[in-house]
Amino acid sequence: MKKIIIDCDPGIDDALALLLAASSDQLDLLAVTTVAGNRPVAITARNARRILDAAGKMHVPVYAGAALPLGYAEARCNLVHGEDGLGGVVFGADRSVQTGHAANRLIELLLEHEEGSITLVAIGPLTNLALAERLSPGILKRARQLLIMGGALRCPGNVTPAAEFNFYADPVAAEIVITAEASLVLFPLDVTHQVVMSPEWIQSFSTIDTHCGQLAADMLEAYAKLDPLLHDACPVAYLLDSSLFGGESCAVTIDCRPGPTEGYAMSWFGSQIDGRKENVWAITKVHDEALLTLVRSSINMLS
Ligand SMILES: [Ca+2]
Repeated sequence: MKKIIIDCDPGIDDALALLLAASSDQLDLLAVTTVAGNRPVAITARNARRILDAAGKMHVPVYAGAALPLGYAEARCNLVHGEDGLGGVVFGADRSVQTGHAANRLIELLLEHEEGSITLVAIGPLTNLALAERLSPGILKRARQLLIMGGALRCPGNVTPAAEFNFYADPVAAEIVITAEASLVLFPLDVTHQVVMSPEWIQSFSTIDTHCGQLAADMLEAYAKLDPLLHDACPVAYLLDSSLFGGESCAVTIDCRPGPTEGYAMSWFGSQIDGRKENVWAITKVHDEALLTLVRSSINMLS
């Protein structure tokens, strides 16, 4: 069993990633932490609780974390996933989340468990991970790996021409995490843009005759109209079958200056690296059909 913690901002594609993680008996989901991103943090925490409960993971604790990015007075939320963040899909009664801040709990878990044993999967703005690193310098290096969805390296961003949403939402946090000298695998838009959810694939969920299958079908129908790309499931799928992906070593730094390039992930590949510190393994290739098949068949396993 691989021990993992998922830091997220559900968000429908976060919800898919959580369902994918919940479906696997290879993954020991120690906790889910949430951050402001797709929606404010109280809503992302509630949504994570909803998804885990629906997937039968009532025992997995959820901790709410940062409400604001580092250095800004307001969260940079979006409404891509609807007002409730889950496309208006109806869930059961809400249970409360744990007390305590996500960043503190991340530190505790990384210290409680053997060094190099926990994989951190981060699929929202990186504020919680950065706060943990600020409070306890070197803590992120205790993780086995950081798998991060974020950035647009050699392609345009999705918030501005320069920046992808997770890095744009908190560029200071992204820079702290990316320079923390942890083992870091990045899933930028360069790869997630290759995973296009076809109408046929989305439609196929409606034939899954389970509670989770129906939830996934309803959420995907709401989401695909706006952004038919499967971003956040990629790092979880990598844990289940890394042979689906290919990558390159590179050097990355985040532009934190306010202005048109804010949140841009500047990257150097190959001969451009020229002595710079290679701090990121960037995933740039994916077997998209096999990935989509894995996601559907995994969610099909849930009740
Ligand atoms: Ca997300």
